[in-house]
Amino acid sequence: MTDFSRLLAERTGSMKASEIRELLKYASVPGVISFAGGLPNPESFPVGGLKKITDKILTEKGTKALQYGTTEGIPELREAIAKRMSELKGFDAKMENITIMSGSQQALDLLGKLYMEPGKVAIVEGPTYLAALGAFRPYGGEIVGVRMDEDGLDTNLLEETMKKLKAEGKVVPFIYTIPTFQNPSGVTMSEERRKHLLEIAAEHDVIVVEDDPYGELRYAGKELPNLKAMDKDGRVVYFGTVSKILAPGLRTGWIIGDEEIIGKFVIAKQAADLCTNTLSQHIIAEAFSSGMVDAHIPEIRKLYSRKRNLMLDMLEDSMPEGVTWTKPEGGMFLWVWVPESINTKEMFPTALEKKVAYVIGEAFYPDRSVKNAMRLNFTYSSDEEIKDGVKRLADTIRDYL
Ligand code: PMP
Ligand code: G9A
Repeated sequence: MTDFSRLLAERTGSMKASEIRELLKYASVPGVISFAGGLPNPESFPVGGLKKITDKILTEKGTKALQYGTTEGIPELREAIAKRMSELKGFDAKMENITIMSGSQQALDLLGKLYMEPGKVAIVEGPTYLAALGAFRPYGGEIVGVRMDEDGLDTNLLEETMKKLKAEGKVVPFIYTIPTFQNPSGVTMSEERRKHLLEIAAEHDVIVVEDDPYGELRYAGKELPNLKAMDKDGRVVYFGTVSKILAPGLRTGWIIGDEEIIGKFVIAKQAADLCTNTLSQHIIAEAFSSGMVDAHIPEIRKLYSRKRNLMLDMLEDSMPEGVTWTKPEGGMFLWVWVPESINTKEMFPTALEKKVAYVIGEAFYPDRSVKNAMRLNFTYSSDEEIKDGVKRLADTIRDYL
C-alpha cells in the first residue's frame, strides 16, 4: 500500500488530534466518570422550545430558511445580536460590525488563517483554550503563553513579553484572551487588568481578541465590563456563541468588530464554508427576538451553579493537603493544582484505573511547561457522578503521592 502521507502539505505536520476530543472517548467507557470533556449538560438544552421555533420557521419561511444565505449571516440574526449585545453588554455594535460564524471555533481558525504565518507571534494566556492552539498552529509562527494568576492574565508579564518580542523584531498580530470564566482555568480577569491589557495593546497597536462563550453563565460575584465595551479604538474583536447558552449542535457563533477587520473574516469564511447553516440562523434569530434565550439562561445558571457548588464542596471534603483549586464565579471549568511532585499526565493511567478522567494541564500551555495541573468540567456529570468522581480523583492523588 502506498504511503499517501508523503503527499501531505508541510503545514499538516503541526496538526494533531485534540487531546480533549481524544479524551471524550473515555466519557463513553462504561463506569468511567469523566470531568474531561467540555460539554454542556444535555439537560440544559431547551428541546421543546427549539422544536416549536423550528416548526414555526419551517411553516412560515421554510424555503428561505433552507436556502444558502450571505456569508455575513442572515440580517435578522445580525440585527438581533446587535440589539442584544448593546442592551446586555453596552457594545456600540451595528449589524455591519457583526458576522455570523459556524461556531466561534471557526472564528479561531479564520483568525489564524488571516493573521498567522512564519515569523509572527500570537499571544495567548497560559493556560489557554486548547482548540485555539490547534486552530493557530497550522498557519505557522509561534504561540507564546503569558502566565495567569487568580486575577487573570498577568498584564505586567504581558508588558514585558511584548517589549521583549518587539526588541527581537517579532510581529505580534493579536492577543487572544478569554477574560471571563476562562477555559480552562475558570478565572476571570479583574477590571484593572482589563484596562491594563487594552493600554498595552494600544501601545503596541495590536488586535485584542475577546473570546466570550461563558460570560452569561455567572453564578456569583459582580458583572465586569467586557473588553469590547471598554474598546475605544476598534482594536477588540469579540467572539460570541450560542453553544453554552442554547446548544452547541446549532454550530453558530458571531464576531463583532471594526468593519474592516470583520470584512477580512467574511472573505476568509467565503472560502471556508460560504455561509453558516441558514436554518440554525433563523432558529436562533427567533430564539433571541422572542425572548426565549433570555428566559432560558437563568435555568442554565441554576443547574450549573448547583453543580459548581457541589464540586467545590466535594473538593474541600476530599482532597489531600497540598492540592488547591480555583473557585470560578461562572462558566464550566475549574483548575486543580496538585503538588509539584505529581505529573498529571503520568498519573492519568492511575486515574483511569480508578475510573475517573480529567484533562492534563500541560495540554493548555503552548510550551507544555506546566505538569502539575488538571482541568475539571463541572457541568456535564450528574450530581452523583460529581460526588463519586471527586472522591475517586482524591484517592488517585493520595495513592499517587
Ligand atoms: N472558545 C472557547 C474558549 C471555548 O471554550 C469553546 C468551546 N468549548 C469555543 C471557543 C468553541 O465554541 P463553539 O462551540 O462556538 O465553536
Ligand atoms: O471539543 C469539544 O467538544 C468542545 C470542548 C471544548 C473543551 O473541552 O474545552
